[in-house]
Amino acid sequence: MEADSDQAGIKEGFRSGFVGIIGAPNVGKSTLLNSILGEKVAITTPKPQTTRTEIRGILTGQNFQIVFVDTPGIHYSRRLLNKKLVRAAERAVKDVDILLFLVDITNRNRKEEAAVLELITKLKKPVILVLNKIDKVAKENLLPVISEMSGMYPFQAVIPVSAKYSDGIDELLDEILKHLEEGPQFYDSMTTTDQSVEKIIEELVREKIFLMAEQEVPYSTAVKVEDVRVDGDKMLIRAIIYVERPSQKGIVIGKHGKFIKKVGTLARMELEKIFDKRVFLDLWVKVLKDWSRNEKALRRLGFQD
Ligand SMILES: Nc1nc2c(ncn2[C@@H]2O[C@H](COP(=O)(O)OP(=O)(O)OP(=O)(O)O)[C@@H](O)[C@H]2O)c(=O)[nH]1
Ligand SMILES: [Mg+2]
Repeated sequence: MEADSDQAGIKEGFRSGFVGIIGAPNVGKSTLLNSILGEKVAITTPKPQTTRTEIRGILTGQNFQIVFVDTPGIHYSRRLLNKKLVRAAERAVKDVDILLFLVDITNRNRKEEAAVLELITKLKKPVILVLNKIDKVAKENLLPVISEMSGMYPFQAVIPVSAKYSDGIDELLDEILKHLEEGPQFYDSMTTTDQSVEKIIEELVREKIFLMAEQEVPYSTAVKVEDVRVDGDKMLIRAIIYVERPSQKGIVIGKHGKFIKKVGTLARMELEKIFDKRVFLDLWVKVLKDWSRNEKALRRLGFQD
C-alpha cells in the first residue's frame, strides 16, 4: 500500500508541529515570524502592543511543516483591551508543541520577563530562548545575558538572532526541527498564514496608523472591513477606522483629510502587491466611545475572551 499522502494522514518521515512565539511587547516577535517565513504576514511597528491577536505563519519544507503562532506581547495594564491581549497570548500558546521566548537584549524589562517565565513554567513545554536585536550590541555583551538567563529556566537552547537582518534564523530553525515529531501536514504547502482577506486589510491599515500617529491615537484605533468586492482585476474595499473620542477622529482625518488620505495610499499600495489587483480603498472614521474599555464594544470589534 502506498503511504497516505492526503492532508489528514501522516507521510512517512514528515515532521510537523506548532511553535508559539512569546515575549514582552516590542521585542520583535512579529519581525521574527516574517523573517522566518521570508514574507510579511504580521504587521510590525516601533510601538509596543502592535499585535492584538494570535497570528499563524506557516513554513513548509520538503519534509516538515511548522505552524508559528505569533502573539500579543505579555505586559501589565488595567485597560480591558490590554488584558484581553495578554489573555489572547496565553490562550494562543496553550496547545503549541514548542515555545520561543523572545527577549530584546537592548531593552530588557524584568517585570515582563518574569511574567513570561511564570507562564512558561506553568505550561511545561520545551522552550528555546531567543535573544533578539543582536545587530545592536557588541558580541561580548551577549555572554552575560546568556549566562544570567540560562539560570532562569531549563531552556532547550539559547539562540542569538537579529530578526530584522535575518541573522541566526537558520540556526533557530535547525534547533526547532530537532524538537519536531512526526506529524501531519496541517495546511497546504502554498499557505503562509491563516488570516482572512479582511484581517490582512484591517491589519495593514492599522499598521499605517500606528506608524503615522502619535501618543494615544494608535492605541485607540481599531479597523473593521465592512465590505470587500472583487470585480475582475479590481478590489473594492470599504473599511471603518474606529477611534474612541471625537478629537481622535479629527486627528485621523487630518487637515483637509490629509492624514487619512496618506493612510489609504500607503495601505493601498501594499494591498495591490499582496492581492495583485487594483485596489480601491474607501476609509471611514467613526467614534465608538471608549471601545478599549468596554466589553460589548470589544466583542463587536472581534476581541473574544
Ligand atoms: N535593530 C533591530 N530591530 C528589530 C529587530 N527585530 C525587531 N526590531 C524592531 O523592533 C520593533 C518591534 O518589532 P515587532 O516585530 O513589531 O515587535 P513585537 O514583539 O511583535 O511587538 P508587539 O506586537 O507589540 O508585541 C520594530 O521597530 C522592529 O523593526 C532586530 O533584530 N534588530
Ligand atoms: Mg507583534
